[in-house]
Amino acid sequence: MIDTFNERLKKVSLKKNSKLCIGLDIDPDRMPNHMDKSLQGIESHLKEIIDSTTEICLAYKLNMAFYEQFGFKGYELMEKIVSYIDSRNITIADGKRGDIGNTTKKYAISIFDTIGFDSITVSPYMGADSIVPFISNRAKGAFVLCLTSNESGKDVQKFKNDNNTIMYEYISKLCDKLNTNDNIGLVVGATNPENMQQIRQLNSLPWLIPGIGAQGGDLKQSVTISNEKKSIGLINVSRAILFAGDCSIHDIVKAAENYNYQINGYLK
Ligand code: OMP
Repeated sequence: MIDTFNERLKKVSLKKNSKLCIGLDIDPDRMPNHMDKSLQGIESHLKEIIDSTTEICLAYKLNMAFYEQFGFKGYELMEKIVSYIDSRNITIADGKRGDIGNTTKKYAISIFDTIGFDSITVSPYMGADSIVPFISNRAKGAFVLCLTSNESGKDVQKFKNDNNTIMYEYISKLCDKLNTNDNIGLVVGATNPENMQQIRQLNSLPWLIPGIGAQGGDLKQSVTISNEKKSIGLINVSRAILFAGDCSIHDIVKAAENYNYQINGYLK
């Protein structure tokens, strides 16, 4: 039988000895002037990054906004990059989708079948309807926003109901209940180390952890707590790898290796 998404996550992590997720959030404004900033130039650069880091990282996350900003040409680039990665690493579409079930089904077709991503980030604000169509195929996964890295996330996610249940706890429990196909994970931002233990105690769902590097999140706590209960935490780093040093492949690989080394060091 085909592996569930969460089983594949663990297998690829073991094979690569990595829990690093590289965020391919392209941004010509951050690239030095000597680089070719055309979409063709960016495509070659991304492919070189992928070839040079595929064995260092477990996953690549493409935040769709950074591609959609270029319209259909950016969309085409995103599709090319996903098929270039192919099955070498886990791919994550960071689209933070969330809609009624009928519409979510179309999102699932677009993200998984048409573009070919392995997984997606999902906003749970519209409830189970926004999640279920993304998890009907056990080989594809959904990372549901639980406690995000941005400061204003708390406006909603730390809201308490009359029983003193905090929203992010509720989301975590809901996801655990829906996880009958073993293909749900949570997004838990690295900037919330003080809440991580509480969330990890609720269940052993995998975590996608953004907020390391440019946002100043806590790498040690993120790694050690997320990997408790035989679970797995993917550490996402976008800007601090993609725009490391002078953006040369050498500097990018060095940054990725350094993060992977630090992560594995905290796991010993
Ligand atoms: P860097 O701060 O450059 O590493 O980028 C972080 C990436 O993770 C961006 O693509 C964000 O949109 C995304 N992200 C967060 O920063 N915080 C979150 O809580 C959730 C995400 C996400 O879902 O990936």
